Amino acid sequence: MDSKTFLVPNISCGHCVRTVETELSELKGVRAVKANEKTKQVKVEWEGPATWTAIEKLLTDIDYAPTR
Ligand SMILES: [Cu+2]
Repeated sequence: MDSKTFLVPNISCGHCVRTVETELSELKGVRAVKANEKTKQVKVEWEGPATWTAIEKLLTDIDYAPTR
């Protein structure tokens, strides 16, 4: 199981949190997603076939690109 906590600057309200959590949850292999509206941090836990590259791409595609 891999896990990463990162910042998503475009998170601005509860709707963003729900969108990010829902979209990431639907990616096959993602086991847990927790986004925080105040800190704009997202924590994801995943295993194969999900990869960090796929997670990063999905977030970028829905306009919630992570920063490093
Ligand atoms: Cu929002």
